[in-house]
Amino acid sequence: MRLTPAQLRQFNEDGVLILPNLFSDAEVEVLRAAMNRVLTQDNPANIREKKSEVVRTAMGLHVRDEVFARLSRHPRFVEPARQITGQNLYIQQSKINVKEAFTGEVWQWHQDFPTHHRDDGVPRPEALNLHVLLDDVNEFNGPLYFIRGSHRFGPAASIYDTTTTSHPLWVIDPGVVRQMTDKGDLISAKGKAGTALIFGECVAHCSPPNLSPWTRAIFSLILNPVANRFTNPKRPEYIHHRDLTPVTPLHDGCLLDELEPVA
Ligand SMILES: O=C(O)CCC(=O)C(=O)O
Repeated sequence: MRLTPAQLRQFNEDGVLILPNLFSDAEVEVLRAAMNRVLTQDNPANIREKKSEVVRTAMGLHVRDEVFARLSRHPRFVEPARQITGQNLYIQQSKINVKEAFTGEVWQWHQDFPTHHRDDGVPRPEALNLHVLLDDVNEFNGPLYFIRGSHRFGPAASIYDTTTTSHPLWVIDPGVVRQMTDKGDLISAKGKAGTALIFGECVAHCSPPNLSPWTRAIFSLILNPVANRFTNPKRPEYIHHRDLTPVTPLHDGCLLDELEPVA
């Protein structure tokens, strides 16, 4: 699947591209069944909310479940990512973030790059983050917010937050968030389950707590150019994978094929 010139233009202007209904209802059903499998596992890569036992982030998914192994090599993800970057890509991270109904907590304003750069030694902001919504996401159940065009600020001054998110994260100084929102409005990434997002390393994003009665889960895949690989492999492998094999796309119907064990 290739992005159209208009989609590429929008990605370059906004720093994020929303692709409504990229995955079908039948594919979402397969993904949700796999999500239910991994969320019930007792695994150190399942990180729980501080105030409850609910899993907030389940990581390392492409090596834990065949369905996520396929999703991480899906042509509707891998082909646009190769088109945008023009490079061979490895799977840096695959995860699900759950924002549980009533209790799901905040993700502070951040860019992905400061954490990848400072914590993993990724040299340049060239990776892409690809999301699929696994629930219908509305304005109430914790959609991601993006600051349109904020990627043009480049890597921003950040503060190390070790308390509010699933794992320590470099979050953007509030003064810089104000400067960014003086220049660009906010985008709320809402849509039906199956909607996808593609965004780059420097676009500012966050998500509010979920006080609604509707749980919000998203799958996130980070693909990074092999030539831009980590230089400081100190975080657990489920946070930044070390296998640099370039991802090659599977066939388009791969999620609906019968399941076989992960190779
Ligand atoms: O799940 C969320 O709300 C935040 C996700 C996020 O910030 C990310 O994937 O970088």
